[in-house]
Amino acid sequence: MGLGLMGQALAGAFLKAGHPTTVWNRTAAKADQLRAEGAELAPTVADALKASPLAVVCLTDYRAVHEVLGASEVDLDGTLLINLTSGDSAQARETARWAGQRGARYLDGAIMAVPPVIGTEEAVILHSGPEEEFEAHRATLGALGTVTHLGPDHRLASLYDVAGLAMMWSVLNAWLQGTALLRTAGVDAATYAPFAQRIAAGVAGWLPGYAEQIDRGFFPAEVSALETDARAMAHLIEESEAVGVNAELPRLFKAMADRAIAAGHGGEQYPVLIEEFGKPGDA
Ligand code: FVH
Repeated sequence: MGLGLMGQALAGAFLKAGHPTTVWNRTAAKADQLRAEGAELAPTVADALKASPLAVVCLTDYRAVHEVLGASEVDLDGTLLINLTSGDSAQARETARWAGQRGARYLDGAIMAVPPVIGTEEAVILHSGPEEEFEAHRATLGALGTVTHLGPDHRLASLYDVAGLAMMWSVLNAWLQGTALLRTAGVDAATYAPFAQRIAAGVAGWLPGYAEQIDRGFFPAEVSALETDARAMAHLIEESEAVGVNAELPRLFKAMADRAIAAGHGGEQYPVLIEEFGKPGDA
């Protein structure tokens, strides 16, 4: 249910893998191509739900999900519902409760991919909710990409989704900061990109060891102390200001480091900043 670009890609991948597939969309014309590929078009949501042991919904947002599935003629009793619509963790938990009250079994999901890669292993699709429901349909869902079950807590898929977005934008912003600095000296983005790639891969390699420190709550400065890092941050800010490049991003992370140092963590290693990240900030 739902045939935006993503819904069409999902239905197309099921068909390509040989699964009998029934589709429904508010605007029925969006099913034309899928019908040509062998999909059945259900005239109503209720018909779509009856057509299959597995119902996948991928709409714009959770409001649309509740509008479509909450209509009075829709009976969710006995349905296994997999909701791949993007939303936040509270919406996931609330929708699981809502679906449960209507007799549905519910998995929440998050798609960390764009439509053209759906159906390939590059498409990462996360699920959370009852494991037995996921396992019963793992093979079918595998037609969509690399599918993973994260745990029984329905909030997990959307939390991993936003955690992934935090990683993606942080890496891209760091790269853009460096690119802007180097462009002031005539170095173009393409020249810096492979160098930046090596740095990003190197930093990614630190994550398991740093994660261990966070989970133990013990941050010995094995490589560098936070106060040393903070001095390098000051240097990055000064350089950015000197060459006329935006320094807002380094100022932000320097402010966080300064707060941790003021709280007595200057001699500890960088991941001690998790304590700053774990609090609500000012903005
Ligand atoms: N496209 C992407 O790259 C991203 C990748 C990451 C995950 N997202 C999420 O997937 C959801 C669907 O995205 P989409 O790209 O398919 O397109 P949308 O425009 O967001 O969704 C359009 C479908 O939703 C239907 N719809 C919207 N509101 C209603 C409603 N009130 N009642 C019934 N259907 C509704 C819409 O129907 P129609 O306009 O064609 O009649 C489309 O089927 C989304 O959560 C992304 O964040 C995709």
